[in-house]
Amino acid sequence: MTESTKPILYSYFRSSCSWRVRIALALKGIDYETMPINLIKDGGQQFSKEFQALNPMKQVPALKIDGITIGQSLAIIEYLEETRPTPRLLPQDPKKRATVRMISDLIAGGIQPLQNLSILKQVGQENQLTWAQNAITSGFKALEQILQSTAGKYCVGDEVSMADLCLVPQVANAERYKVDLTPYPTINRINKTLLALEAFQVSHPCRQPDTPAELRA
Ligand SMILES: N[C@@H](CCC(=O)N[C@@H](CS)C(=O)NCC(=O)O)C(=O)O
Repeated sequence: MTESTKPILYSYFRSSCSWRVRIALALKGIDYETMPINLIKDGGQQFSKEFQALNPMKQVPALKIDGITIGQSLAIIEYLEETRPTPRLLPQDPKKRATVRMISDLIAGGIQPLQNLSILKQVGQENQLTWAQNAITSGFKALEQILQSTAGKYCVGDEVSMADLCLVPQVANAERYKVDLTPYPTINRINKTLLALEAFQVSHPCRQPDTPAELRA
């Protein structure tokens, strides 16, 4: 039997960082296998020795591709961009490219890590919701202001970019933590527009191999 050469995505259905990568894979038409890592079950499968050997940060996603394993969703997306450049997820124009990276970092570095599972555990059950809401709200205030000058149909102009791959999963987290989106009309509008695209739908948490039956749609 020949060994599969398909990329393997270590992913959790509900992980916003995994969803970013799933969207990139879908947009670029890359066939891959999903290896589910359940962040809750057995105390968290991300802590297993086997997974730590793949990603010492004990976080999803990780992507095995072309003989290497890459952790960190933005590094994965940039690798896919450099090796499979179409459709483009980073604009050609350096200024727009910087804007895409700024928005991606704002979400991936300035919002998501503050409301990640390991932080919420430390914050404690009774404070989790308020903590997550505060982290998301303060990031979304900045993001809304930025998007008002950078957005066209999507986060930066009219082409889907890495920034959009970060936006939609973060809005899903906001909804999960019951953040009122009314003060962020641009975020809300772009999110709705993106959710209508096939790549965002097939990669959605409600449609993954590890999505529990009761959350499937
Ligand atoms: N900067 C990393 C963050 C990865 C991350 O935070 N992943 C979360 C799921 S979205 C995770 O695995 N959390 C496990 C934990 O907190 O124990 C990336 O962009 O990939």
